[in-house]
Amino acid sequence: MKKITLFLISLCICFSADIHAQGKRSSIPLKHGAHRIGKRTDPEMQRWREHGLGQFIHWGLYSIPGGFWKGQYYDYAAEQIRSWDLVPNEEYDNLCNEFNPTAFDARKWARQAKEMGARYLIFTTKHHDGFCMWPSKYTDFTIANSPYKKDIVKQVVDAYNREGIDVILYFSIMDWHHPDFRGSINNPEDSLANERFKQFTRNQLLELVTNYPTLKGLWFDGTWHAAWKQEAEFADNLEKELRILKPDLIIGSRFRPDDYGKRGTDSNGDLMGDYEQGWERDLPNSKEELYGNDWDCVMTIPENQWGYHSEWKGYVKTAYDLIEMLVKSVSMDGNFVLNFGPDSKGNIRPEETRIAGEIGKWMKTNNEAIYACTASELKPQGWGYFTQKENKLYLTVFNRPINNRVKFEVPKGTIKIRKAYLLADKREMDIIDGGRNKKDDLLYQIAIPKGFTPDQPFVIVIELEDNRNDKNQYQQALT
Ligand code: FHN
Repeated sequence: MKKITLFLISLCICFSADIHAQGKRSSIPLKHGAHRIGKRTDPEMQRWREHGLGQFIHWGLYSIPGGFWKGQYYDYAAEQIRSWDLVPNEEYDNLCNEFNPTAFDARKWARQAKEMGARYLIFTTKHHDGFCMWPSKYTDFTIANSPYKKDIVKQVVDAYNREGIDVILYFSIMDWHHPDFRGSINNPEDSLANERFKQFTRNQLLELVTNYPTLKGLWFDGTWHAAWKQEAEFADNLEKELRILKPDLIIGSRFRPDDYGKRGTDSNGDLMGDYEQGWERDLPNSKEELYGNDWDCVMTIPENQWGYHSEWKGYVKTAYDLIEMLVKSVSMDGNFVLNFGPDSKGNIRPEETRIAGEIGKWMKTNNEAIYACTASELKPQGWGYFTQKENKLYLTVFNRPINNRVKFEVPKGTIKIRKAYLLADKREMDIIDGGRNKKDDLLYQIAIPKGFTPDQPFVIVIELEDNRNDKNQYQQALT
């Protein structure tokens, strides 16, 4: 008996030590916490993981005022102008009678996205203002009641799919237009309204998944208000229902609260959803901040404008800045999603078109260092970032060393280099043996050819020997 007790105690110690080793789990019993620990392993999720680059589009009624209300400049994100004190809700909602994007051509957008190298799109079906870009059966506040009338979501999904681009639909739970929406529940009437609103939300989500069967996932937003944070059971059931309708649906971490109203990760520190959605206008500095989760970064070109603002103020990112963010994301196993905010006629603004063109030019030459690439075990260096795929390491150089030599360290006994070349023109590059450091790691320098002066960041490919069966290397690694 004693023996069994001792065995059980040691088993418990081992088990809790294992959990502790993950550094983030506690063991609060949850009915509506994470559904899984660790990454999804199915082909749809793998496909998403390999996209590398995505496009976000914020488009809706807010593109009509474009950041101005009766001549006054709105200094915050243009897609949120309805919430500004100066804007009467009814006047804003009447913009529905003006929305007529005569220049909208989904095929043109999709071609541009493809040229840029995007492999997936996140499209706003309904932002916080509540206006639906599809003819929802559950409200009148939709595109069907605008002068334009036609289903925009359908056109976007079809056009992007035709270009081989996957579509994920953005949906804001928070809905400033709907009479039953409540930010918080303060009395029995609020409760009743909230119950009706929950059914409305459920109906709309089931409608989207049914109407657009090729969609790959749902990107949730507007889930931070107190009323939603109390809806762990409802949200969990709804997520299950959506997954029954479409089992491989990809849902980010911003949808559900857990039993204690915690969002993103549950009270035990586990991710609630298929990937981490928290990297908005921000990038991690190290892999440690990612806890081994899938993730993507969504980024604006100006500082904080998602919808169309006719006057961008402050710093506007360059294609160089954005390519660096893209490569940095992939070098840490993430995707990078760049936002566009078309105007009220359906035109992508010229600044965005120019940037898309520059990124596309870079992607044409260098996409091998992006698509289906993962993080490398080699340490990032000041010149740029490592990515890797099969037996190739990619070094994307943003800061060209003044001596034209790109340095890196290979931990002892790990890899053997076959050759190095420039991805741009396949020109072979000299590999200079830089000796060993104190830890016996191998130091290398790759010489950049003097005449090679590209106007964009460039990629060096290092081809590796497959040394998985190389006994010598293995022996070395053990010593
Ligand atoms: O409030 C929104 C904002 O307007 C925009 O849609 C971004 C996109 O990630 N999401 C929200 C803030 O997290």
